Amino acid sequence: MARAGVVPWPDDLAKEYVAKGYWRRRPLGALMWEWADAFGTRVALVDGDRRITYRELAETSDRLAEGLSRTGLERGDTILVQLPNCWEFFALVLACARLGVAPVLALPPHREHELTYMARLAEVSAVVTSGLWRGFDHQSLAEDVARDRGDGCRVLIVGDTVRPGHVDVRALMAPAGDPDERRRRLDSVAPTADEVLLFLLSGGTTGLPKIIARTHNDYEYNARRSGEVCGYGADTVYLAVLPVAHNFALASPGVLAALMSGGRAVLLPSPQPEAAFAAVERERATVTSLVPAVARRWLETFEPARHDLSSLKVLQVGGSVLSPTEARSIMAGLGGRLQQVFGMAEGLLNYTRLDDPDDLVVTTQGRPICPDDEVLVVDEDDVPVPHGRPGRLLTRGPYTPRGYFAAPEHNARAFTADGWYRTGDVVRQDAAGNLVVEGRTKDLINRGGEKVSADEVEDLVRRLPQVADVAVIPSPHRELGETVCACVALRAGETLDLPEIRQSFLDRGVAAFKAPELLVLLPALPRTAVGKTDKKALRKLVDAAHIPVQPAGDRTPPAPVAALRHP
Ligand code: AMP
Ligand code: DBH
Repeated sequence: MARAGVVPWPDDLAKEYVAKGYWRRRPLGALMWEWADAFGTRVALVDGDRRITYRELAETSDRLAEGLSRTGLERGDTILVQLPNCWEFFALVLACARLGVAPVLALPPHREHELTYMARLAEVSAVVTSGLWRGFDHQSLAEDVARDRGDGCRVLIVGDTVRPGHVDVRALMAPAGDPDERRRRLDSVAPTADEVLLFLLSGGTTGLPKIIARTHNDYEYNARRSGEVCGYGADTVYLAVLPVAHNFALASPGVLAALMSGGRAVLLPSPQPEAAFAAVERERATVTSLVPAVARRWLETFEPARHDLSSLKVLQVGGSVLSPTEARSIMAGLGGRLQQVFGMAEGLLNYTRLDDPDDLVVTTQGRPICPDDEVLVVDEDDVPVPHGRPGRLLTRGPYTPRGYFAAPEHNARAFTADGWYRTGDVVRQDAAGNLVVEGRTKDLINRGGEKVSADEVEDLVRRLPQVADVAVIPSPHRELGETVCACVALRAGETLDLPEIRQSFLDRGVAAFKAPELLVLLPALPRTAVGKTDKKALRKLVDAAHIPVQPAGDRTPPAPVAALRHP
């Protein structure tokens, strides 16, 4: 069942990927039962006091699948899912996989601005969310998003308080009927593996964030091959502290590969160090994945006399730049084997290998997982640069889709005519194929691993009546790596401060991590010869202004620089 808006791989390659065993042509829902048959009574997921066995997970997912179809969902439908790390997330993803319903995986900090956009783009027919989470009423948010979609769009809640008119997901999971009969019924309506398993959100390369359709075939390989590279097995205990809606914690190798291996995944609501350390100790976690910003916090908090992290064999760090110095201190400070991960929701995954020499592990971001991952490093005219020189990374392969979902115009720029994905990253490649990320050409801010599109923030700031012109650039930040800096030229006689901008973001329902943390007021923005905003000049200007660096541990936004003189 082909979905409009999904760009398939060329037929000959699809055949080759099957022939080479990358694509198993088995939908994830069928694999879920394979795991249950093989690992039945072993614990698959740990969420607080709840311990879910493989069999329980499969049976619950099947019940939920039938429950979802009773609400009217069917093969080919799309739903929006915004859940914190919880076991129900996996029952839901697997239930959807059983039915051929594709969830769009939103992150918990997303708000109306992001959710409405994604819901429209993917034409969702239901919104699944939690109740109150971190003091925020997600149920009301989901209601607004569903209302925007129109009458047929249902709200489904994973939580204790389910308002009238909404569907209680846990009630849909309640035991009923014969599990074997249900299994057979669902087997008979299963989707094929070339259908969409789920949609991931990407920071994109320009403009608004995009969504990426990942098929059963390609995503299963993504997780399985990652698990192989990272030494996953039945004794793997993966600790998920980053959002499981993100490709890193979900399938790089993350929770999905733990389930495939007969291992176990322990789900935490946040990467807060003390709680995470306690969970490592209690569950004897063997592997976890962190963004550099979190690794830094862990390193600052860790005290060998108080915390026992000795079970951690592998510590994955990825999502944003990790300097060799930091890599060394993480390696020395937290124990376990450091593994750098350079990945993307668009596909291509690079890992340093567990048996790589330390020097390689600290100085590179690893190499691709698949022999058929194609990597090209090119100049601005798409001409390959001499090996070892930095250039723009292009890639194709069996788990790198050929286009963003429903974005033909953007795809014409983000992909070459031959289907190469323009990652927007600037890398150099060593003789053994290891990649070093040196920078990027895409206009985004990588805020502690969260990607923020400059275009999107500029568009929001520009809506303020005081603003004549705006450019958004990254500003260096000790803890997060980068934060969002808005450079603004005001209309004559107007004033504007950072709290006002941030409040306008809040009022518009924009995810908090996108709100500018630094405001630089300029009489006019510098221009290039062709009249575009000169962001390079702007960065130099802002850097030279010595805006005070935020002290470690201080999470209040730094005071804005009231005015900088334009040279
Ligand atoms: P996304 O496309 O939103 O999934 O984000 C993927 C992007 O994150 C990559 O294209 C890189 O720009 C960035 N990224 C991921 N891992 C690393 C890493 N280890 N070092 C530097 N940048 C990274
Ligand atoms: O940053 C990312 O998007 C990312 C990082 C590490 C990712 O998608 C992944 C691993 O799978």
